[in-house]
Amino acid sequence: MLNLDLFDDPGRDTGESIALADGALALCGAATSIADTLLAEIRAVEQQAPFRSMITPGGYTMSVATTSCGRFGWVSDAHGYRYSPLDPDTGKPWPSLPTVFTEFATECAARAGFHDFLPDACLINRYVAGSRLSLHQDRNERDMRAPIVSVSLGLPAVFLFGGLKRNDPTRRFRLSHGDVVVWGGPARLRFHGVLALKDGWHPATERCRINLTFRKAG
Ligand code: MD3
Ligand code: FE
Repeated sequence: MLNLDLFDDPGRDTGESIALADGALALCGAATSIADTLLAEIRAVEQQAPFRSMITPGGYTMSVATTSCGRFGWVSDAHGYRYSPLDPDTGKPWPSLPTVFTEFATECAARAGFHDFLPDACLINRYVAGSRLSLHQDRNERDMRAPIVSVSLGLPAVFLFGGLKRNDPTRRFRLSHGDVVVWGGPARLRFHGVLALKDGWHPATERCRINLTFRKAG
């Protein structure tokens, strides 16, 4: 995790935690040692619920490919963004949340002061060169008191972190392999996005970046 505004960032080392803002805590490299286990589980999930490019309510095809696991999965179509217990592509329930996912997310949330976080959804985003996520808020979850735990795997990305209003100024952070960020409290409804991924190669994911977000959706 590198704050691109600061050259000398003490939080870039594994094991450091840095407050990005009130309610947003970065746990640098917290997922590095568990990354291969998480990636093996992602491969199992995608056998049952393949990555696909969802259509936005505005009619655009997302450049990020998504899938989900857990009681609820994130879906987007002409009718809007929402959570659904069924995968619209297969008509079946999403694959269940692997135990290691739940335990890791709960542990990270607790390290940030959110005790008893129990996710019921994990959105899995896959980026290739050029994939981006425009500035948005995550507001489809029922209980905004629950944080979101994000895990970055593979190629690094530049994350844009804004305010509570779309036009508030943004800061940029680099999210690297193994970085975990817990977003809650006053940070929970802040606008955020991801700049277009640069081409590259990472030993864990080859030419892509994968981001997991653990949520309490229902
Ligand atoms: C700040 N994903 O899936 S993770 C998303 O890297 C999403 O794929 C990005 O934004 C990605 O919705 C960013 C970091 C993140 C996730 C949720 C947040 C930051 C957040 C919710 C509120 C505030
Ligand atoms: Fe988001």
